[in-house]
Amino acid sequence: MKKEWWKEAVVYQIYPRSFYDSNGDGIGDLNGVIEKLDYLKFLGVDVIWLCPIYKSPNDDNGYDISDYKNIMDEFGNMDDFDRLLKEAHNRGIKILMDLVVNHTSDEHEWFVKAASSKYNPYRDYYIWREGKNGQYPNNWKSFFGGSAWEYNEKTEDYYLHLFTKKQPDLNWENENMRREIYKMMKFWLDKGVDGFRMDVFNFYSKKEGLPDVVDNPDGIYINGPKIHDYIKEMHEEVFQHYDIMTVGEAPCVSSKMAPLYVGEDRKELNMIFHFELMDISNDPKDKFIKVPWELKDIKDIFMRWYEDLKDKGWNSLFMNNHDQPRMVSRFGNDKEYRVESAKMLATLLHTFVGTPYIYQGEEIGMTNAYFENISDYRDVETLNYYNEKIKEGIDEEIILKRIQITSRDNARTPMQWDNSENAGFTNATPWINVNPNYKYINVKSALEDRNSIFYYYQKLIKLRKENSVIVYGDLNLIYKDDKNIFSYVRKLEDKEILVILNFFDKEVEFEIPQKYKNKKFELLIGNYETDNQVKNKIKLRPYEARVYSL
Ligand code: ISL
Ligand code: CA
Repeated sequence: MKKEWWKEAVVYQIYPRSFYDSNGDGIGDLNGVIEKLDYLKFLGVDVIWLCPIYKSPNDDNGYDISDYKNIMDEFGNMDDFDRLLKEAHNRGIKILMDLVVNHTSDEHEWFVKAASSKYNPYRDYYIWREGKNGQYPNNWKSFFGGSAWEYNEKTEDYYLHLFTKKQPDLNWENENMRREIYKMMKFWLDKGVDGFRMDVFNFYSKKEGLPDVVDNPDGIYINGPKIHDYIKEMHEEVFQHYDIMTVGEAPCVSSKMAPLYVGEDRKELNMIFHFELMDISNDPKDKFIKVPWELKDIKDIFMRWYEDLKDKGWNSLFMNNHDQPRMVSRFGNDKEYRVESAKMLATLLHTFVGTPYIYQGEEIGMTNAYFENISDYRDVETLNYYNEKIKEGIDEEIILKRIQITSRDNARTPMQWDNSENAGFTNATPWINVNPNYKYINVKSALEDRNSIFYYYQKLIKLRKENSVIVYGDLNLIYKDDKNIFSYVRKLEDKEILVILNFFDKEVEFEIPQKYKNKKFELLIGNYETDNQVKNKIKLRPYEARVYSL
C-alpha cells in the first residue's frame, strides 16, 4: 500500500454548535474551537473535521447552506475562521471542511432566484417538475419524511428536496452550477484547508426522467448514472491540484461498489464512509426501531470491507457521528461497563485497517441523552418523525422510546468539559440540554484519572504513530465463528500484533492459536490490569481488550 499522510492520521469530528461556547450565547462557536485546540493536540489527533460552519438558517443545523463563502452568524466570522485555521496549523493539526453540495438552503440566493420565475438564469441550478394529475411528479420520499417534492406557488411547479423542504437539491446536470461549486471549493483550499468530507456525495446524480422508485433508489438518485463523471471532473478540476484528503459520505454503497469510488487508480476519492455498520441494528423499514445485532455480523462487515478494498483503496473507521446514537450506548454498555466497553470499541477502531474517526465526546465515553420529553429534542429528523407517527396514531410512549435510542440528538448534546453547571460548555442556557451525567462524565475528571478513557485514546493514537504495522499491516481474522470474541493479527514484514476483544459483559476464554504459542508476548495496550505472562489460554474479563506485540 502506498504511504499517505491521511492513512496514518486520526481524525476528530467537531460539531461546532455543541463543542464550546466562547461568548455566552448558548451556542458553540469557532473561537470555542480555538480555545480547545490544545486539548485536541494533547489527545494527539492529526485532523479536525468541522461540521458545516457556513451561513445557514439552520433548518438542519448547517446542512442547509445559504452562503458557501461566509460563516454562520452564531459561529463567528471569517477572521475567526482564518485564525482557527492558522492556530490549528501552528499545532500541526489539519482542517477538513464539510462540503454540502447535494443541496443548498432554500434561502441561498441561487434558489431564491430560481424560484422567482421560470425564466430566471438560475432556474436550472435546481430540479423542477410539473405535477402529475394534481399529484407529486413522482413517488420519491424525503429522508426526513413525506414527499421529496414541494410546490412553488410562483412558478406553479415542484422542486426536489431529498432532505427537508428547506434543502432543495442542486441540479448536477447544469455545468455552470458545477463550475461555481468547484470555484467555491478552491476558495477554501486556497485559504489552506486540508480537504473535504463530502455530504451524501453519492446522491448528486439523478437518473434521467426521474423514474418512480420501485424497490430501492439505488441507480435512481443514489449512485446515479453520472456520479463517477461528476467526481472525476471534481478531481480533475479541484482535488488533483492540492495535497488534500477527501472522504465521501456514502449511504447505500456496498463493499463491492466501493473500489469504484476510492480505488487508487480511479482519480475519485481517498475514502468513503459506508453505513453497513450503522444500519446493522436498524429495522430496514424504520431506522428509529432498533433490532439486536450479533458480533458475527459486525465481524462480517469489517472483514468484507477489508478484503474488498485490500490493495485497491482505503477505508474509514467509525462507530458514531453527529447523525447516530453514541457508540458506547449502542455497541458497548453505557452503565456498569461504560469505561471498559468504550476502551474495547476504541481498540477495534484504532487497530483495524483504515483511518479512525473520533466523534467529539467519544474520547470521554459520552453516552446517549435519552431525553424523556419531545420538547427536549431539536433535530428536524426526530421532530418530523414524532409528528408523522403521532398522526399515524402510534402511542406517544412508544414513539419516545424509539427516539430515545435513535435520535441524532443523542450525539448532539453539549460536550462535557467539567462538572460545573451546563458541563462547562456555556454560561448561558445551552441550545440543547446537556446530558445530566456530565457530573461524572467530563473532560476535567478524565484528565485527572490516569485510567480514563481519554488517556486510553491518547495511547492508542500514539501507538498508531509508533507502529506502522497498525497502519499498513495485513490483517488476519482469528476464530471467525466465535460469538463473543473479535480477534485478529496484523502483520507487516517481521512485525506482528495480536488484537483480542471480548465484545460482551461475560467472561470468556481465548485460546492462543497454536502458531503463536511459543512467541514472546508484549502487551502494547489493554483495558484491565494485566501482565505479559501469556500461557495457552487467556481468561478475558467483561469487555476486555488486549493488544500484544508478538
Ligand atoms: O442518517 C443516515 C444514516 O443512518 C442517513 O439518513 C444519511 O446518512 C444521512 O441522513 C445523511 O446525512 C448527511 O446529510 C444530511 C444531514 O442532515 C446529516 O447531518 C448529514 O450527515 C443532509 O445534509
Ligand atoms: Ca457562542
